[in-house]
Amino acid sequence: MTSILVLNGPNLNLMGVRQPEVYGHTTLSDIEAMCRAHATAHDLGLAFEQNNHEGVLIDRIHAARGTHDGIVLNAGAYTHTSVALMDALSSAGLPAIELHLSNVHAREEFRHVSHIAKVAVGVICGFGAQGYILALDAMRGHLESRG
Ligand code: DHK
Repeated sequence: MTSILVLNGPNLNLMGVRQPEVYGHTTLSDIEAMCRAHATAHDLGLAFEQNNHEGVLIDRIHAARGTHDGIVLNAGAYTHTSVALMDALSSAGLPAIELHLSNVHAREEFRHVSHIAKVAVGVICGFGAQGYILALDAMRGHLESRG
């Protein structure tokens, strides 16, 4: 069975409470439930995790090798700063999709920079919680097209 790791970075545990005008009212648990229902409906294996620490996220990416087929990563602010996460994705050798709730390109200039995008198959941003479902479908399609 195809298996996807959905990995969430710093501050995303506060979704629903944190700047709802930017990130929406949906909580991360709501999103996890949406993803689990979608994965079940499409016969996908799913791991859904969140961590605030860069090193732990790197460990999770390394561990995904041999366990999962693809990674959907909302690295939060580490997207814009972390060469280490970019290197971890390259080292894992798994296809990755960069995901954001907000449209980072319509926000501050420092959010226009992404280290993750350089090693990602593609980027989904600006669709709020629904972006997670779009990312799962995009990864499923990508993995199927590779055979
Ligand atoms: C989440 C964050 O925490 C920000 O640091 C990013 C991203 C955008 C999001 O929209 O999901 O800049």
